[in-house]
Formats: sequence, C-alpha cells, structure tokens
Amino acid sequence: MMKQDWWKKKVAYQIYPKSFQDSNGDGIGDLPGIISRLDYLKELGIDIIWISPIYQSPMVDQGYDISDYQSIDPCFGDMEDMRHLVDEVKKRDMYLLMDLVVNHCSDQHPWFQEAIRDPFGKYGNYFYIEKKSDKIPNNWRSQFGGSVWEPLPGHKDLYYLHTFAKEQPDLNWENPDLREEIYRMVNWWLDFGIDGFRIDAIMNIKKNIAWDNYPADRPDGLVSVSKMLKETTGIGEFLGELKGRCFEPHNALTVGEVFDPTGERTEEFIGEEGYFSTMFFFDPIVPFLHDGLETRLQTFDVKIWRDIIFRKQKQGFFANVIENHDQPRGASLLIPEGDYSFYSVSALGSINLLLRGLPFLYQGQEIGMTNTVFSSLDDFDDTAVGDQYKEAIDFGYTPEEAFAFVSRYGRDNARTPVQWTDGEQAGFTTGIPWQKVNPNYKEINVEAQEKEYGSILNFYRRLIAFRKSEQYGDLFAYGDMNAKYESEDTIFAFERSYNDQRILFLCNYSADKKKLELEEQGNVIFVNYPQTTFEGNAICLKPYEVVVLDLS
Ligand code: ISL
Ligand code: CA
Repeated sequence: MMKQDWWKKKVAYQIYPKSFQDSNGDGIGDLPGIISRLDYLKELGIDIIWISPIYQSPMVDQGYDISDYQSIDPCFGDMEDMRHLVDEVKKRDMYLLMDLVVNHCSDQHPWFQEAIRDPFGKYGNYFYIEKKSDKIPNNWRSQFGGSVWEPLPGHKDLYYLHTFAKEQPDLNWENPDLREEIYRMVNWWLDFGIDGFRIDAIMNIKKNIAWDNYPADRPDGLVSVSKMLKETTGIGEFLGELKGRCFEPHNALTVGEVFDPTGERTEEFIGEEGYFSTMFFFDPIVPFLHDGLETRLQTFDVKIWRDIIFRKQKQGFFANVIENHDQPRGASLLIPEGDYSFYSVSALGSINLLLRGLPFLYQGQEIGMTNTVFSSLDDFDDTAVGDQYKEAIDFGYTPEEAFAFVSRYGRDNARTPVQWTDGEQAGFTTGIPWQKVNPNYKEINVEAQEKEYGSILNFYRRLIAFRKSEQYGDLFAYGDMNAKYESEDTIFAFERSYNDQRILFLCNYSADKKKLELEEQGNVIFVNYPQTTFEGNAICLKPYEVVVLDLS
C-alpha cells in the first residue's frame, strides 16, 4: 500500500511571478500582486503554490541567476512582502514552495565577485575555475549555447564553468564549504516558514571533473553538456546529504526538476527512501522537445503521447504537468492545431488531474491560455532563444523554418502575462508589461470565464473539486492505475482503484466521434459534455468527450 503523505491529496499551481499580476504599474508582476490573487487560487481549489525565483537577481535568466539567496528582488517586493505572503498563504490553509536554484548563482553574487578578485582563495573554490590547458576549455556546450567555459574576467589563463548562461557560474558541489553554505541558506528559508522547494536543474550539480571531451553533436564541434550529465554517476551523495541536512528535519515537500526518460532513477529519487518527495514527470511534454529536431516538428500523436504516460504511471508518484515556464503551452503542444476548443482543453485538463500523481497547473492553464504570436526574433526576451534558433539553422532549416520552430517551442510562449480581463493589458498591469500580452486576451480571460457557466475556468474548478472530493479523493490520491482499451488508438482510458472502489476514466482524444464497446457498465460521475450517449453496451463518445464511470 502506498504511503499516505499529506501532500498526495493536494493540487499544486506554478506561479511565474514576473507575469502573474503587477500591483504597481511597473509592468512586472510582484508579491503584492500574488497576494491579491490568493483568493482566486483558493477558489480554484489550489493547495500548493510554487513560485519561480523571486530572489535578488540581475534577471539574465529571469531570476534563475541569483545574486543574493536571502533577499527578495526589488522588482517583486521585499522581505516584508514575503513575510506577508507566507502568512496569507497559511491563513488560507495553503502551502508555499520556493524555487531552489543551487546548481549555479549569478556572476553578480558576492561569492563570484570575490572569486574573480582571488581565484585561488576560499571563494574561488566555490566555483569550477580551471587553468587553460590542452584539456580546458573542453568541448561541452552549455544548455543555452556556446562553450561552458568562459574566461574569468581579468585572468587571461583561467576559465570558469557555466552549464547555462555565462552569467550563471556553476557552484562547486565537490567543495564541502560550499555545500554547508547552501544547507544554511535552505534551512534559513524553511525556518522562515515556507513548506518546501521545487528544485531547479538539480541533475547538473554532479560533473565529470576529469573534463573529458565527448564526440561533437553539432557543426560547432561541441557536445551538449547533458551528454556528460547523463553519463556521470555519484550525484546521490550530494542529494542524500541535502535531504538529511535540510529537507528531512523540516519535513519539507520537495519536487525535483529531474530529467529521467528511461525511468531508471525513479526508485532512488522518489521511492520510500528517495531524495525528493516527488519529481516532475516531463516525458509527456519533453520527448517532443528533446529527441532531436526531427521529432520536434512531428505532428502530435495521441497514441505516442498516451503510451509514454502509461509506461511510467506505475513506477512512481510523479508530479504531473502539461506545461511550465520552459515549455510551450499545453493547449498548443498537446492539442492538434485546429482542434482547440472547450472540449479538447477540458479533456487535456482531466488527464492532467486524474492520472496518478501530484498535479501541477501552470498559471493560465486553467483558462486555456495558448502559445502567443511572434513577429520577429526581437520579440523574444528569453536568453535561450538564440541557441534554439542556431540549432535549427545547424539542422538545415531555412531562416523561416527556424523562426517557425522557435515560435512554436520558445519559452516566451508560456511567459506572457496572465489574462485577467479584456481591458488594457489584460488587467495584468496599468503600465507597459515586460512581455507583450497574448493578442487573444479579448477571447481568453479570467473575467469573462468567471461569468460563463460553461467556461474552461469553471470546468477546472469542478474538475479539481471532483479530484479532491470526499467520495473519490482517496481513490485519486492513493489508488492504483491501470491502462484500458489500449488497442484503440485515440482512446485515452484508465482505471483507478482503491480498496473496493473502482472508476473508469474514458476520453476520446480526437476530433472524430467514436463508438466504444464497454467491458463493464457503471454510473456516470464526471463529464465534460452535458449529455452522455449509450447504445446497448457501447458508449458513443463525441470529439474530446470525457466520461468517468463509477464501477464499484
Ligand atoms: O528550458 C529548457 C528547454 O527549453 C530546459 O532544457 C531547461 O534549461 C532545463 O529544464 C533547466 O531549467 C531550469 O533551469 C534553468 C532555467 O533557465 C529554467 O527556467 C529552469 O526551469 C537554469 O536555471
Ligand atoms: Ca510590479
């Protein structure tokens, strides 16, 4: 029987703070803005809020480059606002997770500034600083393009390592002093009153410090640093220590950003004795992104997507996502073009919420926000887009194709302001938003959906209430999951069972009608269409229809 941790019955929501709600007209979302929307989130049924980084930062990578871990960036507010936020969240019986970014910091962090001043002193050893040699710089390509090695300012013969942007120097986890510093900081925040962390890019902390080259994978002669990360072992020592020193004593809820397509690490990472409470289940969105460019432009295939999900459902209790701040909008990635509608969006939401695992919504998902439109490369703000474009060109795409590619997959798609109203700047700010509002805000916005009984927003409220209901809450949280009707290519169906309770989730994930002979009959307990049609032992499913039957 699965362990019944408190958080397994909850629903989580990711806030990307710069784009959530501005309160002072500077065009940047902030903590008072978040506080003003807590009632909205509570009413939606959200229990756990994860906020992407709000620490002091030069914002080269939108806050994932931290220059002071123990202060709030002025664009978001100050420590008093943070205190207020924590209190207001608790008051509503909700929980708060911060983003723990400890693979790297900012080049503006005093540690790095000190390392520049004295590369061989205490702080030099907080980073990976190496002498130029026949090995250094090696041929690893950073996640955002170019060499992972950058000359240390003012030192001709020294290089430092960065697996992301050059303004994000990697922290040297091999150094026990650095680890102590991190643990102190993590415990400080947990003592402050937050409930846990989403843990950023954590697979990057263990490097092959022999600095070996790997075969090049692009015309630039470099190889993605993820190749090295995949082949390097020993990360468990760091993660076990982090858990023991920080997470365990505070009983913190931790969600790892772990990429593990083979599933080999599930037990070690999130089993009974795992390093984290849970980790994101990225496979359903990332294979479309990380399997090489050819597969990225393939049209969406429900069977491939469904089978990827089913393969891992049994292995662990993952954090289920259809989108986040690094990926396209789920409604644009996982719904074929032209099929976007209330029905398809509600079907996708139902799958996200009713599978086994801890569901995370990403801000705006609950109103069906979509990818935005870009007119030129200048429209992008994200530091990652330059290399995404270059990779597409290297691959042989024309400039037009490469632009279409980054427009579809660019991270800025998810970073447009939340569409609250159909008024000026979608009600996000009274000023000029740091990112352009998606032009579809007149049709897609919270205010309009509040008023409309049959809106996506009201569907999500009903869906979350169903997932957490007195009657079915335990079943969805702790129940088993078994795939059903797998030979039907467009049917996404599974059974959930707990003690003597059993339900069947049925979804016709397609724009065509589908008649399905049922092995068993049951009572209809949840739908996304006003009417359900049976014919003898068969159910006649309309496009993107969801029906949940109680079989017990
Ligand atoms: O963004 C990606 C693909 O579009 C990923 O490869 C991403 O770089 C990876 O998931 C790590 O992401 C995390 O750390 C990055 C930060 O830019 C991302 O926003 C964050 O989610 C560096 O801190
Ligand atoms: Ca603001």
